[in-house]
Amino acid sequence: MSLTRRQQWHIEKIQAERIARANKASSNTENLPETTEAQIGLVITRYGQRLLIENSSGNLIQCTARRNIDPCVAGDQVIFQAVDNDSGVVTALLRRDNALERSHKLIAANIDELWLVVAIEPHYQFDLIDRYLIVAQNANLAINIIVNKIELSDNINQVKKDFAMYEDISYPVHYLSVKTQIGIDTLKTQLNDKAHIFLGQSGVGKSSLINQLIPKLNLRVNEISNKSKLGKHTTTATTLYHIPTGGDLIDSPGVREFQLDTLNAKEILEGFKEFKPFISQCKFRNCAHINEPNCAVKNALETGNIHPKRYESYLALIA
Ligand SMILES: Nc1nc2c(ncn2[C@@H]2O[C@H](COP(=O)(O)OP(=O)(O)OP(=O)(O)O)[C@@H](O)[C@H]2O)c(=O)[nH]1
Ligand SMILES: [Mg+2]
Ligand SMILES: [Zn+2]
Repeated sequence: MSLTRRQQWHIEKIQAERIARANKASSNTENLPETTEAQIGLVITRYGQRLLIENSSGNLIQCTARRNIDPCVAGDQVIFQAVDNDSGVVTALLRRDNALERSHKLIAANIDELWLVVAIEPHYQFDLIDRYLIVAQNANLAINIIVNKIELSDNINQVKKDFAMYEDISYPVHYLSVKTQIGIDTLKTQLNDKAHIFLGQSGVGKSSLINQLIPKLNLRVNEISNKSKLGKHTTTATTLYHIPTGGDLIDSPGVREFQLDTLNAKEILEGFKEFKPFISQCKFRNCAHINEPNCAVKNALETGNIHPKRYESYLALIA
């Protein structure tokens, strides 16, 4: 039986506390103030070199990190030592369950579910959706798609048709509107008791959604540009919030460079999860599924088992 993330976390917490006690015992702490005791903490956010850490009593402590430890991100479990009531030093990073990263840059860690948020404005683009899906698939996360601002669409049937190809490959798609409250109550029930991250282009309404789920947060949101219909990069740091009814929610900034990121062939293929059953049946083991003979992926395309838009997107990315 595999442990849930929470059970695993509990075990690691106990281990970390043991380590901390052992460290304390071995470092002749008699003369040190009580506050130097090592504690376990959760990374809430990082800005520059600073980390905001939450201790086990829910207090927030500003920390710097020892230089020899790997970069920590929202969702990480760490060991830290308080210097005084509200500052401290992170001395160790605990083992991660998973980490979300793009172009070798960490975004967040220890996530159960990823919610890719897209919108009617700025209008969703399939190539960008597929890029986000590649990043999420490579982190091996459960993925949901939210189509927000649906009240702005004058052809909801077309929107649903567009996203049917994602539903066909088992990504649940949720149609929402923060403005007219469509789907918000259902979303609330789906977010309990796990660690979730909202990812997506600037201006699609990630922070607006989080404000719905945790009303007293009052996160800053910003109108999208009237002219370009693009977001204004309002959220600047990936930050973890606790949902009052249980579970955590990470808000992340829409990253402009997502559109230009270079992805390697292996990562790209991983992102097209519906190709997987066919790949092993290609004639050539190193088949790139472009124009090789007896390519099972291309056969699947011809028999309608792979959606032409997704294959097109694969070709554009692999080029
Ligand atoms: N019409 C409409 N506007 C919405 C809806 N949800 C959010 N918005 C608006 O969209 C704009 C952008 O929302 P944000 O929540 O700041 O977007 P974000 O995804 O957090 O953007 P970044 O932080 O820049 O990544 C704001 O003006 C919101 O009020 C909706 O359902 N319908
Ligand atoms: Mg935001
Ligand atoms: Zn092939």
